[in-house]
Amino acid sequence: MPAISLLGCGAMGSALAASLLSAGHRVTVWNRTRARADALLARGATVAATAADAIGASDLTIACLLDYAAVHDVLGPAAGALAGRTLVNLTNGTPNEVLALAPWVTAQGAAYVDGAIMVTPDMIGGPHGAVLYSGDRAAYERHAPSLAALVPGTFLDGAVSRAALYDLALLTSMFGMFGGVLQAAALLRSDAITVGAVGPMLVELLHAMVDLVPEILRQVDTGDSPVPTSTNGMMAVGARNVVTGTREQGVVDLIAPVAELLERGVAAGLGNRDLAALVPLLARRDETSAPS
Ligand code: FVH
Repeated sequence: MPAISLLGCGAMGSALAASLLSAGHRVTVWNRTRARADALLARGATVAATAADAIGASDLTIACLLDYAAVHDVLGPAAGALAGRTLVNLTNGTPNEVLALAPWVTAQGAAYVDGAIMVTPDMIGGPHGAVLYSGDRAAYERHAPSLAALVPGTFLDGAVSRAALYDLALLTSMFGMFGGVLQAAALLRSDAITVGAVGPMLVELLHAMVDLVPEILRQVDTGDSPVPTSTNGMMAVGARNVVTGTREQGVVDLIAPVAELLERGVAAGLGNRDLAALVPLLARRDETSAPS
């Protein structure tokens, strides 16, 4: 099995390294705080003294660090070790951060593959979830059999920043849901209600709403806008009631931007249309005009 190096032994980096060890790879790890690599040492990993030593130990290095500032901090002094190797960067970041890092890595003579991990550390090594990859397809394919030890991989053609953009979009939907759940819990707690008791109702509602998502996305793609039973006009009033009622309960409101979007939609003549018709109003470029 090929040797693989890993930069970053945080919760996710450690899970990635453990999974690679279980699959039979020789794994070299490096972490800024050396003690955090001890558990991996006990499982058979080699702990490198420097990031450059770790990169030099394998053709493939995986970086899984907190953010892109950390990636630059770690790779900067190790730049000389990158030539002729592949860097797979699984650190969460923005598309622009990827677009800045990728040419720097390739200028050091390395192949660059970006990646977005769509699971939690406990799911690494399992059959569910995905890591999304973009960038150098040939390098990805060369190392795909090794990367398969993490979770199933999907390569996205297009810009090197494609995986980061998908990550951004998917995390947006996740944070939207969690933000709503937290506000719901705070609202219930404002009247000392045990929130666990309401959990089944909340989950049932979310499940029902999730089933609507494919149709919303289809309408976004096609521009179809059938007159729905739940119109933007009706939802604008409901969302405003959520904002007002939340504040009246002494709870911080997170929904106001959604209420404002619905109200903008109504003002733009989309009151009798469905949610998908609001997506153009979110664009910050010239295509902000609403469909007629
Ligand atoms: N954990 C999760 O559920 C998510 C799942 C989806 C993907 N994310 C992303 O994975 C990246 C790493 O996340 P993590 O969970 O491993 O994060 P931490 O446990 O906080 O470990 C952070 C590691 O980064 C190192 N680090 C931070 N700053 C620096 C720096 N300036 N120089 C060198 N290393 C740095 C830190 O080192 P240390 O604090 O132990 O010395 C850890 O190795 C992340 O992008 C998630 O968004 C995880």
